[in-house]
Parts: sequence; structure tokens; C-alpha cells
Amino acid sequence: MEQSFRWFGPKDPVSLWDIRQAGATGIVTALHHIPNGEVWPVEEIMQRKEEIEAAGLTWNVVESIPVHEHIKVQKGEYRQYIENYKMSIRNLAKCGVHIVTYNFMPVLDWTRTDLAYTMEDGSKALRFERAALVAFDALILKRKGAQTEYSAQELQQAAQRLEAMNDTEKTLLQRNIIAGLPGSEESFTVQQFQEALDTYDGINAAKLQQHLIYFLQQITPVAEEAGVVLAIHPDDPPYAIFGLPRVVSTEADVNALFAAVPSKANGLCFCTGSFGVRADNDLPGMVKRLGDRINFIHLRSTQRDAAGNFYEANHLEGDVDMYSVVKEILQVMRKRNMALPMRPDHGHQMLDDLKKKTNPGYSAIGRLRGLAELRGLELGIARSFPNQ
Ligand code: DNO
Repeated sequence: MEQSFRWFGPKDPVSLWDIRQAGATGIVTALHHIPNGEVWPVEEIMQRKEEIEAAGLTWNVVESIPVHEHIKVQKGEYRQYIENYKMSIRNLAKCGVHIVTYNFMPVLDWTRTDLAYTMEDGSKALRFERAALVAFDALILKRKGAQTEYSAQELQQAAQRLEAMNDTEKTLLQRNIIAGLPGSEESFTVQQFQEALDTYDGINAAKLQQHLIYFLQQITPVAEEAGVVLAIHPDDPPYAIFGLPRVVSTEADVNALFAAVPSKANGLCFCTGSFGVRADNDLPGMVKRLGDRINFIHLRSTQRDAAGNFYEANHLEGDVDMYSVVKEILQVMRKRNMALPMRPDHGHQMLDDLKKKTNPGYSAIGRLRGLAELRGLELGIARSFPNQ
């Protein structure tokens, strides 16, 4: 695999040289300062690219060009935003960047309730706690519909959970959920969040899927012509939250997209951490069956429990069978005769990073550990393949 690391640009406390020392060669980044919906100009892309190359690294993957909300709901200026998206794809290709990651999650990108969940070894992990999410949804936000969507037992647990929180904890929970995690580009107050949810009135999963297919039908011809491949990131977590539909959570969802838009440019970012939260997603099988369309890989593991909670485990632990996943990835790469870019996704905050201000999930040392473990796993498997 092409060892890569996410970098949030010049303001990232993790520098390009840190990343180089971690052993990665590829940089996964975006022009985060450009507002959602606007064109990424060639000059800006080139400037970022040169900065990366000056540290001896390559900008191999864009993550993400965010999809403007108007495109997802097909309202307002959505046609213009699609034109802008096409232009950004063309401009990236002109600069030699050929893989574009994006997601189609309504309103929120990835969601967690706790960004500093203390593990047994003292490191800190990201966590999603169902009762805390329900508490925010039904009791703080008081979203209409929430009371009927959850069971009486869930609502009761949420009420108890909320009662046990002091004001600081309540504010923190709210911030964790809606103030924007790294890479998500959007940030809301409670009122703005409710307004954003309201824009999805009348949009169910079938409709959202239609909008995604329309978007893909528009942009894939441009991507093909420019030699760019797309990589849709799955929903995280992989099910509906806040009454919003989500359409990239399972293998069937992905197959539906590929069937509707057969273009080769229409590909997947295979994120083991996101898909892995559902026990019914067979990760190694998905790699095998979707392999031709995987353009980018996020490797990370989660540990679920019966109550619908999960935390981010060490890369080789938790519910993801990383050995089998990497083995299938190696088969896919062999078949396609290429190296796929991979980044160790997230990582625990540990060692010196516990004393630093870091982007949640994106501290240096936890990801360095992840990369080192995954690289070793890959080498071990590759060497044990026959004829190698
Ligand atoms: C979280 C990330 C996501 C991802 C986007 C892709 O850590 O995996 O923010 O970058 O969903 O568009």
C-alpha cells in the first residue's frame, strides 16, 4: 500500500516533516480554507502541492472536496455548485492530483460524543455513546420526531445520562457533536443545527440516493476525461442519525451506486472504521467483491458493545479483522497490479501528545503507531504469499 498520512495544511500541529519521520510518503489533504462549494483554483492547488513536495512528500489523495449541502438537497444554487465541483476536479488533474475523496452524509460529517475517552493504558480515544447522542437529540436539541423514533427505554436511559451531567459536560457533548470535527468543514449552534436538519424535510433515503446518483452522473464524465477517480467515504457511523437519511452504510448501498453509475471514476474509499461499526458488514468480503472500485483505504478499528456504543480501538485490535482485510487488499492490488493509497485512520492520543493540543483523532504519535503496525502487518503477509 502507498503509506499516507492526513495533513490538515499549514495550521496542522503535525508538520510535514513529522509525517515524513513517521514513514509515510503520501499526503492526504484538502484546501480547507476554501469555503464549501467554491472552485479550487490551480494556483492554490499548485502552491499546496509544492509545499508538500518541498518536504519530500507527494500529495496523492484529496480528502475531501466537500459536497455543498445544496447538492445533497437539490435546492438553491446546486447546479452551480456541481459546475464548481467539476472545475475543481479539472484543476486538480492539471496539477497532477488524481484521487478525490468526498462524502454524502447530510449536515454532519463523522460524529462522536466523546473525544477523550480514557483507555486502560491512559491513552485517549474517540467514542460514540448512544445514550449521550439520544440525550442531545431528544432532550437538548428537542428535535421534533425524536421522541417517537427512540424506544421508551432509550429515552429513559438518555434522561438518566443527562441528569448525571453537569453544565460543562453538557456543553462539551453539544460541542463534540455539532461544532465540527477535523475535516468536517461545518460547525453549528443548536439553532443553526435545527435549521440545517429542517432543510431535509421530505428527503428520505431514496431521494438522497437519487441526488447522489445525479451528482455522480454529472461529475464522473469530467473525472474520466481528466483521469481522476473518486472515492466516496462511507457514513460514520453507518446508519441514520438525527432522523437524517444515510445512503453509504453497507455493501448493498455501494453496489447500488456502482450499478446506477457504472463509470470507472465512480469509486470507493474503503474505511474499515466506518463500515466496521456494523456487525453485518463483512469487511474482508467487501474488499474482495468491491476491490476493483476501491481507490483509497482508511484502516482503523472500532470496538462495539450491545448497547450501540463504540470506541476507536488500537489499529490491530477491536472488531475489525485487520489481518484478513489487509490480506484481501494485497490480493486486490496484485490483481490490479498497483499500490493503493492507505492512511492509518485516527489514533489514540498518547505519550507526549497527551500534553499537546491536537486535532481529535489526528495526533501524530497514535497514528504513527497505527502506521507502523499496519506496515508490519502488510510486509508480513506480502512475504508469506507464494511466489514473492
Ligand atoms: C474522519 C474522516 C472523515 C472523512 C470524510 C470524507 O476522520 O474519515 O472526515 O474525511 O468523511 O469526506
